[in-house]
This record gives sequence, structure tokens and C-alpha cells, in this order.
Amino acid sequence: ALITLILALSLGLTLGQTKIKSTFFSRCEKFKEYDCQKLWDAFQQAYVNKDPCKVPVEAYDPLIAAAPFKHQCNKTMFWSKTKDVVHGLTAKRNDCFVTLEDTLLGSVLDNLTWCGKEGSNDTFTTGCPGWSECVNNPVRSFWNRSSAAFADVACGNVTAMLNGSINTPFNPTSIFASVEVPRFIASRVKNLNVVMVIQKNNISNCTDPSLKNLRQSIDTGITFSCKDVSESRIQECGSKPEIACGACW
Ligand code: N1C
Repeated sequence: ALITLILALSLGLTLGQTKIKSTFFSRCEKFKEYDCQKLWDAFQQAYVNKDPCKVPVEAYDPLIAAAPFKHQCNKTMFWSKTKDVVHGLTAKRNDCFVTLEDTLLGSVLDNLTWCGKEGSNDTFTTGCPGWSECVNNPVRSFWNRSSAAFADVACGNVTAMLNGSINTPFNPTSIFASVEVPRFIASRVKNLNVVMVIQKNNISNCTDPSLKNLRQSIDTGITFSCKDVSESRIQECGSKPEIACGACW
């Protein structure tokens, strides 16, 4: 029985590792111009053989350097607590908006969990620390690092979708507030256009005090706007490719 257990455990480990590697490669291969093996190696060196609570943001510097983000002026879309609405839209209107998940690194690692372990060269997909369990966990550090790099190349008109169904749409603890917004500089970013996603039972909108904090925290040279837009209007925008990008809402 013990041998069966050990076999099952090691088989499970091998399968978990094979699965994340094959997901990584199949997603990566959709982007033709990259060497996926090189990226996988750069990815792994960030967390393999490390305590999964001791992976700092900088551990991903080599990965980011291997797949740098390109400027996407006027198309960059940020979001906070509105992932599903945003991706429902960008899946159909990639001509208008580009999110981090539309880039190579963001799409390859979206919705995945991974970590390493001291004394092992394997990648684990279960038993990894949760988002808030420790700050320097492999997944959180990756999103922090890649979000910073993504915000660094944003330029021109920048859009952010925030959630009107929560108490604090612009939350200081979010990646959007803590990592992305501080990197918008007036010499590159001209306008920050917030789209507040309004559902039936919304509890906040553009008049929320947290939006005042956002307006005050950005560079004075950046023009700020906020518009309340119903979720159905946003979905409509996705289903009508004939609507011009700027006229969606
Ligand atoms: O903390 P958030 O929102 O404000 O982070 C969202 C913000 C976006 O603008 C993205 O550019 O930061 C970037 N980003 C991702 O692209 C991303 N994809 C998947 C940040 N986090 C991302 N995830 C996962 O969503 C991540 O693993 C974590 O669990 C959430 C954070 O999203 P949030 O709290 O809604």
C-alpha cells in the first residue's frame, strides 16, 4: 500500500509538472516570434529550488527581459476586479484594447499556479502559497513584475475598467493602484480614462471618494476622466465590431 501511495504521489507530481510545462508551451507557441524553450528556462529560474515564500519581484527580471513588452499607444487596458468583463470585451475587440493577458507573458501564465521547493528542481502546481499567504510568492511576484513592465510601456490614451459593485473601486492594495498607476508619467501617458462598470446592484460609481484619490495621485499633466457604463453596454461594444473604438461608450 505504501509503495502504491508513493507511486501515486510521484506520478501526480510528474503529471502536474508536465501539465504546466505543456500549457506554457502550447500557449507560447501561438506567438510565433519567440523561443519558448528559452522563455521556459527564464521562467523556471525565477522560483525553482527556492522557498516559495522567498521569490522576490526581481526574480522575474530575466523573464521580462527575454520577452519585453511593446508600446501599444492608445490601446492599453488596465483593470481591477473586472477581469471577466474586460476579457469578454478584449476577446472580441483586440483592435481597440490590449490587456496584459493579450501579451505573450500574460497569456502564457494567466490562471496558472506554480511554485518550487528548496532542494528540488521541480515545478509544483499544488500546495503553493495563496495570494496573501506571503507577499513574496511566485505567482504574486510575477504579476507584480509583469504589471510594472506593462505599465511602463503604456502611452497616449490609457483605459482602466474598475468595478462599481464593490466598496472601493480604486483600492490602494490592488496591483492597479499600487504598481501600475504610479508608473504613468505625463511625458508618455496623456489621458487616463476610467470606465466604471455598472451592474444592476452597483454600490459605487465615478463619484466614489476612492476615485478622487486616483485623480489626485496621477501626474498633473495627465488628463483624467471617469464614465459610468453599464455592463450590458460594454458587452454590446464587443458584439458590434462596426462601432469605432472611441465610440464604444
Ligand atoms: O490587483 P488588481 O486586480 O488591480 O490587478 C489587475 C491589474 C491589471 O491592470 C493587469 O494589468 O494588474 C495586472 N494583472 C494581470 O494582468 C493579471 N492577470 C491575472 C494583475 N493580476 C492578474 N491576474 C490575477 O488576478 C492575479 O493572479 C490575481 O489573482 C488577480 C488580481 O486581480 P485584481 O485584484 O482583480
